[in-house]
Amino acid sequence: MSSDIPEFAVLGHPNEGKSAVVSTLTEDDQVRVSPVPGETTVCRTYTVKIDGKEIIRFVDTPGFQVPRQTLAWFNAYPGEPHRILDEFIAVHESDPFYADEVELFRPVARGAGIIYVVNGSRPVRADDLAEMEILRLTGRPRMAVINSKHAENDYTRDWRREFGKYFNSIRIFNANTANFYDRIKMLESLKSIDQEWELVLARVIQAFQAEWEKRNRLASAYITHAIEKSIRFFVSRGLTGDDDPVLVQEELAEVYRKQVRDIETSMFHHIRALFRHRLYEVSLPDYSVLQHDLFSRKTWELLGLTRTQLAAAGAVLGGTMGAVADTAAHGLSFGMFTAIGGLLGAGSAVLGGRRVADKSPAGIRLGGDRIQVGPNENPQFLYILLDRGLIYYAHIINRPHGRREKRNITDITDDTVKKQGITTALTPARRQVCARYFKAVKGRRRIKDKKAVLSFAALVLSLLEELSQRTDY
Ligand SMILES: Nc1nc2c(ncn2[C@@H]2O[C@H](COP(=O)(O)OP(=O)(O)OP(=O)(O)O)[C@@H](O)[C@H]2O)c(=O)[nH]1
Ligand SMILES: [Mg+2]
Repeated sequence: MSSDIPEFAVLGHPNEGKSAVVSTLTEDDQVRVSPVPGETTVCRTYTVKIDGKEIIRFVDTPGFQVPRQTLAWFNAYPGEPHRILDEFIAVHESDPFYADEVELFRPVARGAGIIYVVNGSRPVRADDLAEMEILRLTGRPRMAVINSKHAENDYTRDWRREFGKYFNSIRIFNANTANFYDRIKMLESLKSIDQEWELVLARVIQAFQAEWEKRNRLASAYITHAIEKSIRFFVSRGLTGDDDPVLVQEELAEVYRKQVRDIETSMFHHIRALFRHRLYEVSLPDYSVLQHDLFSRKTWELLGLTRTQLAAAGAVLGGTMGAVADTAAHGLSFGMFTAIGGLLGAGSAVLGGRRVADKSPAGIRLGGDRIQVGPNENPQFLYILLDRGLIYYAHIINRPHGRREKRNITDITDDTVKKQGITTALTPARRQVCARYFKAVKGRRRIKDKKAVLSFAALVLSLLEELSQRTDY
């Protein structure tokens, strides 16, 4: 290696998933992956950065085009073995016939390790054997990766048998399903292909793990913050003489629902960015509860509420919860309220930067009726919000960056649907943490029980860490 930053070139036949592997390994969804063979024509280096520091590089390369002719040259090469790549490049640099081979050898010639990618769902062919023999003759540290595109045809055993003769290490790594732990295992395997890299790769693995823990802590903060905001959220409006209270209440409920949905959406976006998904919408499978509106009855059913809980949730679903009129104080009539309505407006303007919604309506009440929707007093609301945050997180972390199809491939059974409510399976001790948190943040008072918030954030973090290790979402 030419620098302290380890570099690996990802080589292989066209269309086998080299770019997809690079994309997943580097968590970079901008790598060009395409069903058309020959998509990648020049090498491109993708550097993984953590906290702005370069950690490791992977080079995406074009596929071998003429492996048999190249092997013939390699076999006839009379010079010093360690110069074989440099010589090949020097001799063929301006020969269009070998253009792809020259290009894909460049990173290896400058010291990159080799990751050879094959599609394990097709049989081994003569061209592959030629490619493997070429790689052996380079003398560079190398590892073979089986990236099976289709589960139904499995030639993994055949590939393994062949690989034994040519590679220092073999690993199954599926670009379309690999998660964080698979990536770590891949790096662990790379350690073993050359002793010289052991130490530096151990540091890379540490950096990856520390970064993952940091992301989980941030994700737990985003989720906790969004839940707190949603639980405490309310909208209110003073009634004027012409207002129909029922209509105003309906309007406010609509505003309430929209804004709580916005809080959730913003939390989703933060989590998505945290895990470096940029280009593609991380589409949720059809069966996902997140396909349903936060305030739809279906959501609440899917998340495992019992019939009694659902009945109690009716008010939330109808958007009528907490819709109370702050009854006219001091006997002021609606008419009077209208008359001083201008004052109220001035009052709000004077509040300036402070958000009016955070200010207790009591503070700006000048008498008259007010309609208020929220805050939501139903403890189930917390579990719904938490479930949805956790489910979204699970989808995001299980969506590798190299996957390009929209659909989730896994089979969907009724069981999967039933399992969606993560919080229904919480232990009593954990439910206690949730209950205390809900009590601490609900309503409009200042939050006094700060410890309740911290324990809740810690619980969310543990739940995220547990989900990190599961793959069935
Ligand atoms: N189902 C499935 N499809 C995959 C997998 N890896 C790659 N593909 C698909 O296979 C096609 C080729 O993937 P690429 O990563 O572009 O292949 P490549 O080896 O870089 O191809 P060239 O650049 O043309 O040499 C794309 O349509 C990918 O979406 C996988 O693990 N599973
Ligand atoms: Mg490619």
